[in-house]
Amino acid sequence: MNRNALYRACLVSLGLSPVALGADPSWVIPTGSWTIPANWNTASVPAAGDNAIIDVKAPVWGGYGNATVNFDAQYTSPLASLKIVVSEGQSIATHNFAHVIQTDPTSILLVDYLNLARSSRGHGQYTLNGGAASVGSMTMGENTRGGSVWEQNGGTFTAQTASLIGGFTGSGLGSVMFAQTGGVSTIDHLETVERAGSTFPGVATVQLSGGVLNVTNLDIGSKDVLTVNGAMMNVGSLAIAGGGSNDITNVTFTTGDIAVDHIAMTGFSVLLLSPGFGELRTETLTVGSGSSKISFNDNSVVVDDGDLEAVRLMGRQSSLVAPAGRRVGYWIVEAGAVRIAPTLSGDADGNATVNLVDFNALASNFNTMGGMHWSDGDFDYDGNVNLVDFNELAANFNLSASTDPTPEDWSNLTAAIPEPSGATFMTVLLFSLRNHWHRRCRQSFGQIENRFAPVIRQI
Ligand SMILES: [Ca+2]
Ligand SMILES: [Ca+2]
Ligand SMILES: [Ca+2]
Repeated sequence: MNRNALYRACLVSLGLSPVALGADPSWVIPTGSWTIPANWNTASVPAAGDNAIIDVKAPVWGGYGNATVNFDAQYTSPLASLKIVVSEGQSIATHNFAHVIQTDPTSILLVDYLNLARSSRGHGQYTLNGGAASVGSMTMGENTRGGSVWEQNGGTFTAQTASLIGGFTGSGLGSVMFAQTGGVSTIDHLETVERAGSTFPGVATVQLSGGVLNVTNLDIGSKDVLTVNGAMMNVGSLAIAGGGSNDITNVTFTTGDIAVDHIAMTGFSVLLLSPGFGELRTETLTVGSGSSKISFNDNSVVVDDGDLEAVRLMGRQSSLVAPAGRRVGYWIVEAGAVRIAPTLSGDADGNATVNLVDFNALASNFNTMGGMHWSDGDFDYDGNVNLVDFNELAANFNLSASTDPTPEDWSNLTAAIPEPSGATFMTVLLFSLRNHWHRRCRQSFGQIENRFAPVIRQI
């Protein structure tokens, strides 16, 4: 009689339920079905409340190797835990694995705690192709080496928490990955975290290339990676928490239907919107410091609860990265909503062309110090509208974002100004410029005056 059987016998003799304790059935063959009793050291299929173990180095395991388990059960009450692991001490000459595969569309896994551990050079993996898997909490990467993999290609997965544990000490190596190509996942809290006491940050990866992932709170930590390419992802709050300058956290949106209510970036972190991605819409966006960056490429971000001043401060921290020859501008697009997107510097109204409309916006605010925004004509994010901004606009005048800007195309500028009002306006502006800048910037003003001479001559 083994220990659990003895406890059960004692509990029964005391009139207590034996179910509460649970057994520790361990898998004992290389490959087979979960529901065959002989495949477990207890000679019985794990029951509700049990702690099931798939470990190629469990005490009952006959030798080194791999374990592949076909999960084909239908639980109606949860197992206490399921641990899938290659224990420490396993041969390091081969890459062993303990792997549970669930494919049967009628199968149901219910478990309070799912542990995909790793160690040595082996890894624990769960693959969900069909059926339903529901766990209370899941941890991945408990130990310092090897890999832990959650893979979903179909079926439905629900979890209250899923924690990917990265980080290692000394010579530890390995990877921790949550990969979804299909099916539907619904998780309250999906996070990547560092192991306590780690001397090196580890890489944990969340990779979505298909299916639907619904997450209330998604936290991507130091040096970790989130990629979305072709999946549908619905997130309440996304925290991109980078580490130091060598431990950058990377989030990449390539294609897919992505809805994130709140985005918060801290530390050295990058949100990369791949070329052609489109528009990312979020209720709130906070970027903590100049160490965090959003790389826009040709995409835009719309913030429903947008704050112009917050966007301006992000720009001053150089957190908003545009392609070469562009600068990230920002505009109120509807009540309370701000659109942030790369365009030509000087494009005050965000229509991708720098023309007289933009010039008028700048002119009407010229020499206003403080409180200015992109649409006011502040193109260098310093809060002021002055000669610096004028020069930015002038350099791109009559250019559109679809063409490569060339420096200071002044003939285009003069040709674009309509007669007679445009010329009159220009004269007014030039006199204004003269008054404001006559003493401090005489030389600069002289250059402007010379360049606008054709306009003046037309009056
Ligand atoms: Ca990490
Ligand atoms: Ca414009
Ligand atoms: Ca400015």
